[in-house]
Amino acid sequence: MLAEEVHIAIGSNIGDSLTIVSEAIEHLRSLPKTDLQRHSSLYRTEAVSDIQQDDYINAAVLLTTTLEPMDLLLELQAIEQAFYRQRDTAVKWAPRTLDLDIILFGARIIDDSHLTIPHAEMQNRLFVLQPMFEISGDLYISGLGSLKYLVENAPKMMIKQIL
Ligand code: A4P
Ligand code: MG
Repeated sequence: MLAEEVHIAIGSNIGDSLTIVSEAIEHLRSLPKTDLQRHSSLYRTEAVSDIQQDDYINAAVLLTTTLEPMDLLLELQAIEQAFYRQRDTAVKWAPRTLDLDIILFGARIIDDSHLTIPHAEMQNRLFVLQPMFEISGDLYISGLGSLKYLVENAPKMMIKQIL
C-alpha cells in the first residue's frame, strides 16, 4: 500500500507544555505503519479563543503512513489520553494539555461525523500554518492555494519560534 503524507498540528496550553509537545512528537515517531519525516520548531502562540487562557505551545509534524485516516485519529486520541487530557464539552476551544489535529491527509477530502480534512480552520490559524510552512514550504493545497499564500493572508497573531 502506498504511504500518504500527513500533516499533524500539535497544541498544548496546560501543564509543562514544552515537555508535553516534545514528548508528543516522540509518541508520533513510534506510531505503527508510520514514519515521522520532519517536525517543526516549537512556537509560543497567543490563544485564539473567546475566553481568557494561557499562551499555547504549537508545532507541526509531517508523517508518512499507511494507516487509514480513522485509524490514525484513534491513535492520536490515545496519545492525547496518555497526557490525561480532560475534555470539557461545555466550553468551545477550552484549554487543553494536548491537542493533536490532522490538518492534511494526502490529497484526501473527508467530511463525516468524525473527521473534517483538510482541517476546517487551517486557513484562519497562523499557529497551524507557520509551523507547517517551516517543514513543508513548497506545499500547495488544492482548493486553498499555496501554503506560502495562506501564511501571508491568515489573520495576524502573536507567534514566536522558541525552540
Ligand atoms: N475531528 C474532526 N476533524 C478532525 C481532524 N481533522 N483532526 C473531530 C482531529 N480531530 C478531528 O476533537 C473533537 C472531535 O473533532 C474529535 O472527536 C474528532 O472526531 P477535540 O480535540 O475533542 O476538540 P477540540 O480540538 O477542542 O475542538 P476544535 O473545535 O477542533 O478545537 P481546535 O480547532 O482544535 O481549537 N490557540 C492557539 N494559539 N493554539 C492552539 O493550538 N487550539 C485551539 C483548539 C483553540 N485555540 C488555540 C489552539
Ligand atoms: Mg482536536
